[in-house]
Amino acid sequence: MPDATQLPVIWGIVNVTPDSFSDGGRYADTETAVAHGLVLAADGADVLDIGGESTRPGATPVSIDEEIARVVPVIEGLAAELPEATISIDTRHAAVAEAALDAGATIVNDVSAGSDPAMFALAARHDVDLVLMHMLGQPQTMQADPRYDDVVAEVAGYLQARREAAMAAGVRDERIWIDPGIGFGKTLDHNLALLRDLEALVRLGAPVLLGASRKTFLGRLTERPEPSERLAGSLACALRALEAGVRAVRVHDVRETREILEVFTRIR
Ligand code: HH2
Repeated sequence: MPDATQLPVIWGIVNVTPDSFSDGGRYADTETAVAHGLVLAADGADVLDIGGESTRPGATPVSIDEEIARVVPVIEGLAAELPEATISIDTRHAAVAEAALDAGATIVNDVSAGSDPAMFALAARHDVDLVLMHMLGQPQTMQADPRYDDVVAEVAGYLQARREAAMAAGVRDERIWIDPGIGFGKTLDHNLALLRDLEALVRLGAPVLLGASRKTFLGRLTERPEPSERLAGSLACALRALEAGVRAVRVHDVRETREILEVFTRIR
């Protein structure tokens, strides 16, 4: 049984995906993202996770230069306003991660678990925390027809193999987090199976991060096509994470997540 008094670490999501590529748009997007990060920190986020590339199916790919131009000013802005904040960079690209670490980030959140051959060496050199997430295939096509014989065993086996590869590249084991990648090449049933048996991942021994907040499968279960209306489903996943001994949850609704976890923890 996990320690029922220990609250999972709460990661607040800060997406930097501009509507406009003009200078005016860029400045406004940076300001908006920094302001959003400040709200999440005030709401009780332990980590601010900054991402400049959408990994949704069908999202327009962005260049590495564009991704850097999106995230670096936001990280610099947040690091200046909140010197104590812990900032994570959500990227698949080592060049973006390096620019983000130079700007003040101290965690690399890689949804491709080291697909860029330079990523593990970078994390080792900087001795930062590294999140390895499972994804089946590529973002563009991952939801086409995902298949597994045993989704829990396959995701666990993959994450263990990537963890060993990261260690072989010099990342210290205590720096490595694992994440089942809810929604990344998974059907509704695959997502439910992974959530039902989160303990199988916890047993691997690395701290587990769970990102289920507002995801499509919750919209299907609750008939909520609009992501911002998926709060209740998202909170159910946060409680399940707490129950299973998951060490961190990546969420949009930081205040509500903190409150439900605090109340549930006090009851237990
Ligand atoms: N999910 C998304 C992005 N990054 N990182 C981790 N470690 N785990 C996740 O589950 C995860 C992640 C989903 O990204 P997107 O679909 O762009 O939406 P949002 O960033 O608003 O959650």
